[in-house]
Amino acid sequence: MNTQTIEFARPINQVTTTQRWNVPDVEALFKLPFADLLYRAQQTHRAHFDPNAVQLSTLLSIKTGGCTEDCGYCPQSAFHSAGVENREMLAVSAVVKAACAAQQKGAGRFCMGAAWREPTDEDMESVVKMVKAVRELGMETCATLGMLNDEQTEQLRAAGLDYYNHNLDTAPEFYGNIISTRDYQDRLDTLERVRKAGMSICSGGIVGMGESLTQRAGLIAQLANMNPYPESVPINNLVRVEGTPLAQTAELDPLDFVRTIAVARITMPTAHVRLSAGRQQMSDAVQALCFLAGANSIFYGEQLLTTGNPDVGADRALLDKLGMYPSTGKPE
Ligand code: SAM
Ligand code: DTB
Ligand code: SF4
Repeated sequence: MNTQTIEFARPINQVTTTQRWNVPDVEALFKLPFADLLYRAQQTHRAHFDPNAVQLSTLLSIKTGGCTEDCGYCPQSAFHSAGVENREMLAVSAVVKAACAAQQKGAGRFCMGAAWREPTDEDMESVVKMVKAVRELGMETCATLGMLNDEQTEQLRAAGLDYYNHNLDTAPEFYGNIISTRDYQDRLDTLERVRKAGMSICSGGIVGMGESLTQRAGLIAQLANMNPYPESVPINNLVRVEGTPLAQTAELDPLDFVRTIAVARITMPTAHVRLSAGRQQMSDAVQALCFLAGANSIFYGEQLLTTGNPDVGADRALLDKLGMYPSTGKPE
């Protein structure tokens, strides 16, 4: 694999968004001829990033299953019967071991996910230890633990957490079709706390949940109008897990997924746009189109949280085939 590393990304936390997006304008981007859309996305991407570099994040579920929320897409919700057991939180030592292994495989960021509505004080004690230990390895740290209050946000900042992942998931108008146990404003409030505490934001959503094109544009507009917009934007293609209410949703046309990546790239030019869940169901050709559309980050490692992801060998082969290389971390 090519080991070249080129730094084009702007320093974290120094973005002020000057361009504001309304939903019709974002929708108009979605409706561009495919080649025009990809051309614009490429121009934007190349103005800010090395187009052949991809950031690699490895996920670990530090607390799996039994979640009290009713998110319709999620196999970890206690409301659904997707066969995911309610497990105890992992030990700090197990998390560090997994992070070391991910780092050796070339991941630059390690993201710890928990199936919580929000963490308890006791949960926070362990998470703080995990964040500190992973950071000591020299990896970027990310956590996704649900809603946070001011004190918890400050604890994570003090531990040195680099990114907090909290997705808007979908447009405000579609949100109530998917989740009833917490509202959109709760998510915005958590993101505001994370921003105020000085951590970087990782926030995106899921497409392919039966939303309309206008609602898909609505999600992107919400993200792009955050001031500043998120440093990382995960775009997930719904993984349709048996036993969840969304299991029978019609599959999204892969080209519409590519369009979503391109629109995220154009509207959030300096963000890392992550081609996230759903890659295992995607051909190499569709993934290559996503990179062409401006995706420059992936989840790297055999497992997302409870569902599969392409294996590391397949991903290295794909990146090699495309002449791409990790933008952080040391490839072998
Ligand atoms: N429990 C925390 C929360 O919801 O904020 C953190 C973990 S939660 C699993 C993180 C994100 O994973 C969700 O916001 C959602 O965007 C994504 N996700 C969950 N299930 C998914 C699925 N079946 N397909 C695609 N993305 C999914
Ligand atoms: C994000 O946007 N996607 C990741 C991560 N953030 C936490 C999670 C995807 C989960 C897919 C379903 C599962 O594996 O349980
Ligand atoms: Fe719980 Fe998060 Fe899954 Fe919602 S997405 S059910 S909050 S783990």
